[in-house]
Amino acid sequence: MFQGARAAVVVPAYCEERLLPKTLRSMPAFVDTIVVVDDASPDGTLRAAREHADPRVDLIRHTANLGVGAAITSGYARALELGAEVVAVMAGDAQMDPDDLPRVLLPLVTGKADYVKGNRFVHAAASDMPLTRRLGSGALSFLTRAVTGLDVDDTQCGFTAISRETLERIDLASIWPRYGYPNDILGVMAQGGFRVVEVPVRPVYRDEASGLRPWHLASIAGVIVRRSLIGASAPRALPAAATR
Ligand SMILES: Nc1nc2c(ncn2[C@@H]2O[C@H](COP(=O)(O)OP(=O)(O)OP(=O)(O)O)[C@@H](O)[C@H]2O)c(=O)[nH]1
Ligand SMILES: [Mg+2]
Repeated sequence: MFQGARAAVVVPAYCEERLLPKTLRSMPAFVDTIVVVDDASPDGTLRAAREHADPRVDLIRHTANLGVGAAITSGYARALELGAEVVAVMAGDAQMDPDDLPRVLLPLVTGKADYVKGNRFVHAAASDMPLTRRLGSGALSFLTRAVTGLDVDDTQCGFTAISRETLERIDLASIWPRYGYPNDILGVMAQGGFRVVEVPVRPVYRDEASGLRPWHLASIAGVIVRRSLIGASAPRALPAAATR
């Protein structure tokens, strides 16, 4: 429990056989449930999740690769089923510092936010972020601010937390399934009038492999514009390829 709230962490994982065990080992004791979503990884990610002997782990496996956004929405749905009251996202590539988790969850339990975003740019270790990431994230944050009107600095940060009440009020199936999902969720937050709060989190860049490529800048820009055109509740078919 985190300050009296049942806490879940969703861990999207694709080809993370090496870093998933590290991610899971670092999970703070106050986390009640860890929903690992293996996004049809062809490597040993599933085995690594199964071998991690922690009764808090709940494992979902997509039978086809659906994308990081879809992995997170599958995890959100499961966390709701399991009774979570606050739900964080920490990627399976160990890029989120677990010491930051209380700070990310706090605005939810104090009733100050409906959705919390990590902000790597204002952390004391901000310069650890590679220049290309800072420039790309800066450009996408600028576009997201301009389109949504939200006052957010680091839209691409995947370290987030959301309340149960917020999850119950949004159309999870409409969230963009691949890169661009953070911007799409922010669009939904803006259109629904939800309160978004940013908190400093440490940027962690070591030896993980990113799936992001330069052309994703353009596709993510498209996702931002798409949401502004379709509105908050455009339906998309629920992923059919999830098993447990
Ligand atoms: N690339 C990729 N990652 C996925 C997918 N499904 C789930 N993930 C997980 O999503 C997380 C984020 O993916 P990354 O490609 O590292 O993207 P990122 O961390 O936002 O970007 P970087 O700052 O470049 O590391 C990782 O934990 C992946 O294992 C998928 O289909 N593709
Ligand atoms: Mg990464």
